[in-house]
Amino acid sequence: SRQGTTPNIKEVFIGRCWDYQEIRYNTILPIEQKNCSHLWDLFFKAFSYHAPCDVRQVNYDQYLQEAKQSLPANKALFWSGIYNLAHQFSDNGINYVTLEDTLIGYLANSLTWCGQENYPGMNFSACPTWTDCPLEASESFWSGASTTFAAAAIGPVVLMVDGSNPNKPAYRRDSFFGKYELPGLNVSKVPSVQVIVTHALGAVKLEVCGNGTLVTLQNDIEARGMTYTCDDNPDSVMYLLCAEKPDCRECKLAKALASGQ
Ligand code: NAD
Ligand code: CXR
Repeated sequence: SRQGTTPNIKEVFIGRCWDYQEIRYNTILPIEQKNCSHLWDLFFKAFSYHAPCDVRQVNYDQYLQEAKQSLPANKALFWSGIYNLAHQFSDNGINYVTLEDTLIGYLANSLTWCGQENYPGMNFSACPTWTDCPLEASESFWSGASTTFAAAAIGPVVLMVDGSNPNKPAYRRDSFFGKYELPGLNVSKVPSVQVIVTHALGAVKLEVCGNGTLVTLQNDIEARGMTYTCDDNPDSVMYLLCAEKPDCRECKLAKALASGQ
């Protein structure tokens, strides 16, 4: 087991909800006014006063139904295995909108929570890890969140994956993206998936567009009737990587070329 439910989770959740609606995404996303304490009640009801692993995806259905929102067209970004770079790239909804920029993802991101049968209905000292509970319980919330997000996407979508992780293939059919997001896209609204394969600076390019699991990904996307495109470290990503590590060899080369040397 790991750390327990985030202290003051109710206040954090409700405070985030007000912040989301009144300030954070005000000029970026279409804001649909929600009742924050009602959302907390529905969220809390899904897992509280249950044993920690006794929670199914349907427990969150009512909450997700109430919290879901419409997305701006042509802006949805999915990610798998590459959290930080994907969020730098999407820039809090300015360039793209991730699940974590939607109310559902924003309220829950980085929180820990789990139930217990006695008062106060949640356990503040220890919660199970993903591997401690049966699959359905460990995926109960984020699977529903991913499904809801994918269903709301309109227009071409972007998927960022990591082509340099020796421990995780770039595309996995058993990831949240593979299990809930790709199958959850509404093909009549989403014509194409633009894949961005990233490669950490100085790292081996284990998988690039056109090989390894990206072939499987192309097949899975095309089998669903969508167009597949793929780019390895496009400039837009390269500049972000180089902003963090300007002394890397790959970044110096870009500079030399730009100055015509
Ligand atoms: P991934 O392998 O990078 O996993 C993403 C996150 O899922 C991890 O950071 C971890 O917090 C969590 N996770 C890992 N194993 C888990 C398990 N067995 N059960 C529950 N959670 C687990 O990439 P992925 O699996 O493709 O998921 C990323 C996609 O799914 C994104 O597009 C995002 O929209 C969504 N998602 C987001 C979160 C989140 O915490 N913000 C969690 C799950 C899924
Ligand atoms: O189980 P955790 O992720 O530790 O994640 C806990 C929560 C998640 O629910 C998610 O919402 O924290 C959020 N989160 C991040 N905010 C985050 N920032 C960077 C999850 N992962 C994040 N990362 C990167 O993804 C880190 O490099 C981290 C990896 C996922 O780790 P893990 O599966 O342990 O190592």
